[in-house]
Order: sequence, then C-alpha cells, then structure tokens
Amino acid sequence: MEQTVVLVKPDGVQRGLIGEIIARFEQKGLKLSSIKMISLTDAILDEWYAHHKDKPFFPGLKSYMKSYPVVAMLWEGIDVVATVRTMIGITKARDAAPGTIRGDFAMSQQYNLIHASEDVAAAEREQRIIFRDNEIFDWQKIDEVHIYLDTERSR
Ligand code: 3AN
Repeated sequence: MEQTVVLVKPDGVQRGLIGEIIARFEQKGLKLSSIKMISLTDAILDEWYAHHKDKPFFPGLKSYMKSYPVVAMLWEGIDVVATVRTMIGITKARDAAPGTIRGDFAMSQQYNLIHASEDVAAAEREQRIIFRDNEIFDWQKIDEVHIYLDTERSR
C-alpha cells in the first residue's frame, strides 16, 4: 500500500504538537510504519529542498529545519500521499482551511509545523533519505477491515 513521509518540524516539536499530529493520522485510519526523532543535516536538507535552493527563503528555511530535532514518520494507506496533503493544509498556514493541521494550529508561511511528501515520487525519495529498511515495519492493523472495503484493499 502507498506510503508517505511526514516530518513534525522544529516548531511542532517545540509547541508540543507531536501527539496531536500523530492522533490525527491515527484517527483517520492510517497505519504508522516507522517513527523516529532525528536532527536534519545540511546534506539531507540540500537534497530534500533541492527545488527551493534558489529561493530567497532557502537559507532561513535550512537553519530553521536544523534548529531543533524533527519527528519523522512513515504513514501508510490507500492514496495516503494525497490524503495527508489534504489533512495538513496549504503552505501559508494562516490561510489554511480550518480542520487542517496548519489551519488549526499555525500562522506562518515558514513555521507551518509539518512536512508531508508532495507526490508519490517524492514520498519514495524522502523515505530513502530518512529511513533504513530495518526501521520500517510491515505489520497487520487488525481494524483495517473496518476502515476499507475488501475491494479497496485489494486494489
Ligand atoms: P509545503 O511544505 O506546503 O509543501 P513547500 O514545499 O513550497 O511547501 O515549501 C517547503 C517549506 O519551505 C514550507 N513548509 C515552509 O516551511 C517553507 N516555505 C515555503 N515558502 C516559504 C516562504 N515564502 N517563506 C518562508 N518559508 C517558506
């Protein structure tokens, strides 16, 4: 099944929102395949945000992402990449829709609490950057029969 990478960014860690963010994805019915706290490095961030490297906010973005540890997670579900992007809300958090994570808890365009992979290719790339194979758990979530139809799960 599809997987996506989520980071609770340094502001989310500092503001005590790790549990709230995990709870939202658990309550949605997603499956947690991996979780760890890490410090991001220049090497990781240069690769992670390569598409932003010429933007004026890139140096500030990098130092913010290195300022405190982040919590990295791998979440699994049908169409999970798009589902989680919808759940986090748009980049400029003060304009993000109520009910989204950014919409409910953040005000800034930079301090927007959370990262989630933009598309399936990014999810696969980010997973390889952050997680080793032996850190990813393939386990059976027994309530899945109440979350998906059989026909959805066999897609
Ligand atoms: P998203 O995280 O919503 O996919 P991206 O990929 O455009 O947004 O940007 C990556 C991160 O860069 C954002 N989460 C945010 O922290 C930061 N960022 C984006 N745009 C700006 C900006 N104009 N000023 C400062 N930081 C920004």
